[in-house]
Amino acid sequence: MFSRILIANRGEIAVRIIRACHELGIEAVVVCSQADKDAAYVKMADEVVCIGPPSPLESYLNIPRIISAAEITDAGAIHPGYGFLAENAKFAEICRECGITFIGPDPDAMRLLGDKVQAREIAKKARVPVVPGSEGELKDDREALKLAGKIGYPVMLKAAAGGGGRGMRIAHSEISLRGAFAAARAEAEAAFKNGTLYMEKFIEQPRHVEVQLLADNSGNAVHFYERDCTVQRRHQKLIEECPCPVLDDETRENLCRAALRLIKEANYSSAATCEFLLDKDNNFYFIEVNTRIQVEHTITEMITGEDLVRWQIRLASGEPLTLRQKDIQMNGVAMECRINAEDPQHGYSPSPGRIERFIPPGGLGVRIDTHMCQGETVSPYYDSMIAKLIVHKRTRDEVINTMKRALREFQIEPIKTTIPAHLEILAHNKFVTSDIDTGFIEKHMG
Ligand code: MV4
Repeated sequence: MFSRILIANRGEIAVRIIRACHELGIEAVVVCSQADKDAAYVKMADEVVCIGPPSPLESYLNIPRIISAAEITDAGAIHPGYGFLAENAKFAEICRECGITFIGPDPDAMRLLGDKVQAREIAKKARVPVVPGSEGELKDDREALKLAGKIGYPVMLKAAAGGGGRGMRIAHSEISLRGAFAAARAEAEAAFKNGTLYMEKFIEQPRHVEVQLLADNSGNAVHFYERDCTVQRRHQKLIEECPCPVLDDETRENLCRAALRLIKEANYSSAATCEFLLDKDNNFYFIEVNTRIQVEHTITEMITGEDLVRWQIRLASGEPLTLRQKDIQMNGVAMECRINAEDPQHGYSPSPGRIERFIPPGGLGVRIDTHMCQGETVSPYYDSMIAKLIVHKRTRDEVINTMKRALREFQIEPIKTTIPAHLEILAHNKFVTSDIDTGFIEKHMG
């Protein structure tokens, strides 16, 4: 096992990883930017290396500076958290070349699954349902038109290097498809330096469901059931819950087994999430794999009682996955509200600044993951998430009730937060009955 791990991230996920390190008897080194050097959370680490100016390109995304920090502090491994370099195969490769263990999958698996066209191929090989669409990449708009004629409009054009909603175009007719193809290709080329496109039938009003998985270096893999992340705004998740409230046991079993087959087919190791769209008739279709620990891993931890970040570290050190699938049980219901420093009354605009008052809620079944406290400053340079409020109870009704109580109890002043938006969502009948799709926020909220 490693004696020191360097955390190439900031904020709540840095705190989350420091905690896992300390429980494993490992020292935690954090890198930070000049904007974070006086933040309270960095003092939780055993050592801090300030690596550069606030701009992410000069700090949390700067590979040479991060590698240097690991070498100077003699860290045997790097945990990338989520965002920043977490899904950068080049970074994972450089870590390996420098003799530092990247806590995540190997670069080849990351590259393979990071390419959505190849990920679709892996899924098909593993007999996992994919959205009807192109075989491999689209050569040109002629091929796109021909295929769309076959599968029927509306269709979606997606960038092979995209994901999370970036580089997507919908086309409702032949006329719009030509323009959409050119626009999507140019956008993908500019954003990812890779203009490769593929096509999928557009699934109307889907839910977003994802399966959590862990795999070791010897071919053992288990799933930790699904999360429902349907409540999103502009591809930013607001609320996640598990289990998915509309899945029956048989569909759940099929979904989770499909996800397992997929990562086994990819010879994957470490934590992964397989994302699916769920249509009106509860058919599921694979869309992409996330090769990192995700923000919402916490709710899976609550219902399964397993520490996923600790497992990630143990698996990276070469330990085998000693968990058996039958030992992983779902217990009750968990829900997470992402508390962002944003003003929901003004288009969720960022609301950075000093927090004069920070009083988090508590009580049975309430978990807060945060790097914030009174007197801390929310910096304008980074993601606006300042806390995750997680509730775990026996039933969904109890979760909603306690979540509302906890949100009302949470005092954060004077900055604006998404707490009022969460209360509004939780009070909405469509949310309470879970009669929702990914358009819920845009359709029903302000
Ligand atoms: C889709 C889709 C409908 N049909 N693909 C958006 C993020 C990316 N992960 C995939 N996304 C979508 N892909 C097909 N074939 C609708 C979306 C989508 C979406 C998916 C999940 C959660 C929220 C969403 C919001 C808008 C669109």
